[in-house]
Amino acid sequence: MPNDFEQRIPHYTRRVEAKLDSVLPGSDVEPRRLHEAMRYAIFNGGKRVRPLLVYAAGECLGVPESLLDAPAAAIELIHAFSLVHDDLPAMDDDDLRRGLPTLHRKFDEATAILAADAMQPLAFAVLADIDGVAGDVRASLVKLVATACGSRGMTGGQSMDLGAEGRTLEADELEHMFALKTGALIHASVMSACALAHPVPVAQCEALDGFGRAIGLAFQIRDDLLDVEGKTEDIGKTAGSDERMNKATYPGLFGIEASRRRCDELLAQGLACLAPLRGATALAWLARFIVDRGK
Ligand code: GRG
Repeated sequence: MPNDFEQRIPHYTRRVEAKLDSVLPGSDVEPRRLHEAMRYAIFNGGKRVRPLLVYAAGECLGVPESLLDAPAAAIELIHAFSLVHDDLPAMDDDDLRRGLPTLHRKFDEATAILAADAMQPLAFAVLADIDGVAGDVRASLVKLVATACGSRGMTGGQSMDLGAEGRTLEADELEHMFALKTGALIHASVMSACALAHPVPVAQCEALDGFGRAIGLAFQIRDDLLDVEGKTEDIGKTAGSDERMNKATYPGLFGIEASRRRCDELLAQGLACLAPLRGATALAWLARFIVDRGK
């Protein structure tokens, strides 16, 4: 295996995509249109950042990669389902995702809703079904991911995001919304390796917990910056849509310079959390990638 995490990315991407392929029904299985739509939502060129965080945190804690495929795939299924919902007319009403027509544009709105509805429970079935892991560990993984995507995580954050349109928020209110909407699933990606490495010394769990929170928040601030600074063809979704939708964003409320500074601060905070851990070079590489992407 290459020493450098960047060179291991194709290996991990192949692993998670093979797992996703094995758990998603084929597009020749009835109802074909639904299964085709689920596959379209998954196999359309995502960066797979969350699965990579699962593998990188697993490397750090010495978890065998065969155990990491399930949480990596489950979290990507949740992420893909959230993107499908996020793009719907009732939410951000977007035409483009990962450089391709959004699911409801390619298929139709009802199929997009159903495909997302089916990806979410599939994620939990994948977690409940990990081979070679004790039942209580599987239950704790299900709970970790369910909490991250529920009303006290991603869905709650999305609801706050919709309620914040056109409003002026204080920095802590905006960051709380980001921590839920985007940060919770990123944090769960890192913490899933902790659940699998159980029992992990408390200090290591706390280090990864702090890292996951800092990087989760930085991810959304960078995403806001990309919406302002990026081009549609580079970011794969319609640039400038946050401003058009009157979204509460970091650059919109505090300016581009303050957003860049906050990203750098969060990167430094995340890297400092990793200091007591051995073998965290992959996580450090991903943290830098998250903050530098699109620069
Ligand atoms: C749980 C019922 C229910 C609904 C979901 C829609 C929703 C609630 C939440 C949306 C959360 C959301 C879309 C947050 C944005 C996260 C974000 C910055 C996504 C972009 O992630 P990347 O850059 O995308 O990793 P790729 O395409 O690379 O996978």
